[in-house]
Amino acid sequence: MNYQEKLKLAYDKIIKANNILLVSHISPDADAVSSVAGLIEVLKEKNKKFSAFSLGKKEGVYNFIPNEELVSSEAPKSLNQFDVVVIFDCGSLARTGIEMKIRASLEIRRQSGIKKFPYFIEIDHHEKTEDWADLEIRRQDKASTSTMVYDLLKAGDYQINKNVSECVLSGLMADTGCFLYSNATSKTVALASEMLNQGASFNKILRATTKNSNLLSLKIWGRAIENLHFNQETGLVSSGLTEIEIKELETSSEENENLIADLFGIIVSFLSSLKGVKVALLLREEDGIIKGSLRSNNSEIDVAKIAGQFGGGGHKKAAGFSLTGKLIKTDKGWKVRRS
Ligand SMILES: [Mn+2]
Repeated sequence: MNYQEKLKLAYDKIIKANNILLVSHISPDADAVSSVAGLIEVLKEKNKKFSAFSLGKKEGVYNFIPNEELVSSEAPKSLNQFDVVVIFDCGSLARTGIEMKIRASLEIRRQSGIKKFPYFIEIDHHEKTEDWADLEIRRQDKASTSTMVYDLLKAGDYQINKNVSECVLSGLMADTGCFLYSNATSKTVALASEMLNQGASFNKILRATTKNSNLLSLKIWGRAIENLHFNQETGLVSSGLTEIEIKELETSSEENENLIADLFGIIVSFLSSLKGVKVALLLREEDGIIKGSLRSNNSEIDVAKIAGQFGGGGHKKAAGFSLTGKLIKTDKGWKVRRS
């Protein structure tokens, strides 16, 4: 199935469902909240029964996003009453905050052999970590999950209104650093312009998005830039944070771990947008696993192929991989010691 076919199928499943659960990641960012909020607009309009949550969502932070008040910070007790569960922007099952419930549900279905509810749909622009959803819609080349929600609604011939346009633009601006990063392309700017024509307020979102940065993210930015290597001949810029460095920055809460996962995507996109850079590589070590993110800024360089050499994958312009080992800083760049 191609992207369009998957979107059509997803929209169909959602519209035909009796009770839908919308989930985005723990300690959500603006893209996570606005992706859920965008689809809520449609469900409200069609008088659908639904629940939505993002574990640990903070009160008052996202009130510039329409429908955000309908995104709870707590998970429902059981998944049994839902016939469709849509998971947005999560990157991994762990980040849903209901991993155990989802796995239990999949296990019951597997053992009983009958296609029992719920049907799981995953919509995401992070690297793939696992094959688990009934319908996986993953596009690492998409700047934000909210733009995939836009694609989803378009696939269902839904007429985009002001509220949806604000949701789509909020996620897009948050994940492109307000169009500063290389994931802001002519396509994303064109989509932003369409959202403005539909009534989204650029100023309101800009103000809300830029005031949300915190001290920890500045420290991580600082360390990533300090550790940067640039090879002028190849155009490869690389940086990384070792496990010790990440721990030194006092990142050990669950909330911070999520922040880091998102931040690394943002930093690697930024690095690839620097002058003279063709490819950016950002590495981080977590519990003996090295995660690599690659972004290409050059039409001749396919980073999915590079990631493939390390057992990973993705798209031409954005890809990733995981390796077991230790990350070692050297004068010439980064080394991986395989364990
Ligand atoms: Mn996102």
